[in-house]
Parts: sequence; C-alpha cells; structure tokens
Amino acid sequence: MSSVVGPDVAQERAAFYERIDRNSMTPLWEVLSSLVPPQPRSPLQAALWHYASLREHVMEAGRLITAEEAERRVLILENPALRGRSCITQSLYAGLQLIMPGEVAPAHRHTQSALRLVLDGEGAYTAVDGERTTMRRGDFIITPAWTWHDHGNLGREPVVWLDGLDIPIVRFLDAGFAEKSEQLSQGQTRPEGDALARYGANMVPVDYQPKPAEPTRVFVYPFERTRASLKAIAGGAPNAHDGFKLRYVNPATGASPMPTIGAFAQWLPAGFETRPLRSTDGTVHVCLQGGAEVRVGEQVWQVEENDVFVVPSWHTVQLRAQRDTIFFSFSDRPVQQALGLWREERL
Ligand code: GTQ
Repeated sequence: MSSVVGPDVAQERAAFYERIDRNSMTPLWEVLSSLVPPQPRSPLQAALWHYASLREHVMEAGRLITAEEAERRVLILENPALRGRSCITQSLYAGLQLIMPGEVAPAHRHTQSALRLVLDGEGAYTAVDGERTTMRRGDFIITPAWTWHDHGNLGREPVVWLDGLDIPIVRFLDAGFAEKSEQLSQGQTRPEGDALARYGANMVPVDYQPKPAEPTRVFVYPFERTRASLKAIAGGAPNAHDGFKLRYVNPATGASPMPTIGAFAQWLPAGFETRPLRSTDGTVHVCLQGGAEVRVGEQVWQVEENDVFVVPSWHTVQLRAQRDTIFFSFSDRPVQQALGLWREERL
C-alpha cells in the first residue's frame, strides 16, 4: 500500500500494527504486492562454479575426512543469495560428492529423492535397492525416495559427481524421514544391468503396471546412450531456443524419472546460439562436453567442461556454443507442471 496519509492516521495505523503484532498478526495490505507479485521476482542469484576450483576444494575435503566418517563427503553448492539454507534454488539442493579408492559411503535411505551426474574418475559404483551400477562420466543415475543406496570406489582414482536432491521441497513439506542400514554396503540381489534390461529396452516385465507418479525402475541413464541419441538427431534442423534438447523420462510412463525432479540433455552444434528463453523452473546446468558463452540476464560467463551454473526462475538465458556442446540440466519442472504453475517465454 503506497497511498500518502496524514501523520495522525499513519501514527494510528502504526500503533494498531503494534497491538496486533503482540497477537502474532500483521496487515496484508503492507505486504500484498510481494506476496502475489505480477511476475516471479526470484531473490536468487545466477551463479557459476568452475570445476577446477570445485575439484580442488573437494579433494581437500578428501584429506580432512573419510567418506564413512562424513556418511556422505559432499560440499554443498549454495546459492550466493541464500547462504546457510543448503539450497541452489528455492526447491533444489546441489552438492559435489567425492569418494576415494577403497572407500564406502554407507547404506541409508530417505524420503528425499536424489540424482547423480558423474563428472570425474572411474571405478566407483552406486547401489540402489540391491543393484549396483558402475559410474561412468556423464551417467545420470537416480535414487528415488526411500530406496536404499550406498556408494563405493573399487578403482584407483578419486571419483567425483554432482548430487541433486529435492531436500528443500521435502523440508518445505516437513515430510523428511531417514534411516541408516545395519549393513555398510547392501548385498547384491540383482546383477548389474538388470534394471536397464528389464525396464530400459522398450519393454517392461509382462505384469508390470506402474502408477502414474511412480519413479522409474531404470536408475541409470548411461551417457553413452544419451550422447548417441543427441548426435543422431543433431543432423537435423535445430530448434531456435533449444538447439537439440531431450528430456529424460520414466520409459514405462513418459513422466519424469522422479516426480520432484526433471532432467534434460541438450546438444548445441559449434557456432550455434540459442534465442533467449525464460521459464519458472530455476535450473541447474552442467557442461558435459565442449564450451560455451552463457548469458543469464546481464551476466556473461565462459563455461567449460564440468562447470556448473544455476539460472533462477524467470531469468533469461542464452547459450552460444563455441564447440559441439552438451549440457545436462535439472529442475523442479515436473512439480510445477503437476500443479499447473509452469510457464516459459520464448523471446
Ligand atoms: O548420496 O545419499 O549430497 O543422502 C546429500 C544427502 C548425497 C547421498 C547428498 C544424501 C546424499
């Protein structure tokens, strides 16, 4: 409310606000326009993390604490405008996890859903509900809500990946549960590749009837397959705003792999520049291949392999690929779409 009133009225109102304040009440008209803004005004900042410094810091963490002691040895990427809240957007968490040769990150489960994007090193695995998958660079791996998971490194190199979780969503809903397993590592009840063979080959078990919001049983989307698909379609005409962009799905339903997090893979041919685009889902991006100039609002960044950046809700983004470039990205888009809130504007 911005109308000008005389000093008497202003004083009377202020005294009234103070009186009701003692009763935990406050007037709507003083805050209405910020509660129902004409369009999103995200308090978040667009931010970029170069992998070179991420790696340096996470390796230092590797000298200071073991994976078992930490339970998860992760450095959280916090949005600079929301320090202390453990989130990269209002709804999503991101962190960089390191596992050293011979280490185990013990088995646990929680109602928060997680994704991993493997960035660096070979020889680690993630186990999800009794099945292991070997982690290779660019692989997109999920651990849906309440699935048992542990990580281990049987190789000779440190392995680093990006974690994305819906921690802020579950916190907002006060719906977080977690438990630790008695076993450090889960026993293997299915051979590696079982889920991909059963659910990820354009077939499903004959009696399988997934519920609409059920997360996918395919818990690994190998980068080799993603890159092959992108490369195959990149021979055609690019979309002006997307280049060549695919979304990851639960192959049994066509919905997002997990109900709270959507994930995408995008190919931009060398020299291609996307038209400006904005959407209501604040999005975390990772450059998996190539290099690009990234414009978010007025900011311009040079982005190289494994660099991570976040574009807040309703901020305009534009990408100019200097080489054939692949971006992985994730956001809360399926939540917004389920609630009828998601919007985008193609400029
Ligand atoms: O790997 O289970 O970054 O539970 C944060 C919480 C990773 C995990 C995170 C977790 C995990």
